[in-house]
Amino acid sequence: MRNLMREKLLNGKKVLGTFFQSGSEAVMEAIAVSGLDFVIIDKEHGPIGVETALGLIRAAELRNITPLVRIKDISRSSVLKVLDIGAQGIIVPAVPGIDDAKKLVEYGKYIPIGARGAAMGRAADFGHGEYADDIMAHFAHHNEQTMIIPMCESVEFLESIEEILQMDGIDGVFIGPFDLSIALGKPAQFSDPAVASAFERVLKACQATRKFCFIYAPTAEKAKDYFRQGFDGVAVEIDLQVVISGYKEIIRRVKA
Ligand code: 3PY
Ligand code: MG
Repeated sequence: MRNLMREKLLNGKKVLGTFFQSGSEAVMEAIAVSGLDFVIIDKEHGPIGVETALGLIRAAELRNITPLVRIKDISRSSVLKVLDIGAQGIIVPAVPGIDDAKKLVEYGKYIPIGARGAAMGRAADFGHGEYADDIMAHFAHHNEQTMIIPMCESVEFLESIEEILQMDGIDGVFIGPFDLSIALGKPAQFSDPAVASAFERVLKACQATRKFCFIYAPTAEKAKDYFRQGFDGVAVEIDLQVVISGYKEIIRRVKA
């Protein structure tokens, strides 16, 4: 496994991606051709099961775009299944706080960092890959390449952010601006001082621990703004929204 997004981040580059809900491998290839760095296959809000996610990950690999998966809940099987089929990172929604962040590391990283269950499935080249004869090297490689990124979407998580980021095995944090702003009592008021300072606290905590800070942006302008503020990665829009706005713009121009 080669996580190209992680390589870019380690080289100091900013990465741009999108959320992916269409479930179409053709759309995955098309997005990759567009030049984005990563996609987040959305099993939380999108209608995507594990079998569909597997085909999407293959399509992403074929076109060199990094496939991350937003899992639906914090359970051992949700974490394990997507990592075993080849997700190069997991985005984990609504993590309540420290205890659940610890669980994520336990489920998603192999020893000595966590206690991920081992099976020589797809992500392990079915036991015939580069590390076939050295299980500890296999574990070390995957611990490095696969990223565990909890989402900051609650007050409790925000209040524990500094401690969570100290944990070995947590590679970064992803801010869910809608859910975090709702938790702060300011739904979608992203420029409200309380919301903006919460975002800043997460960003500063990531920078202080040298972990990666991601956020969702509903528009390209907002994405640009977040990069200016210092975010490492931004997921902009959702694939199907882009299809709609693309066709709406064509309709507008044809009718103009
Ligand atoms: C949020 O804003 O809460 C998100 O989860 C973005 O996808
Ligand atoms: Mg959310």
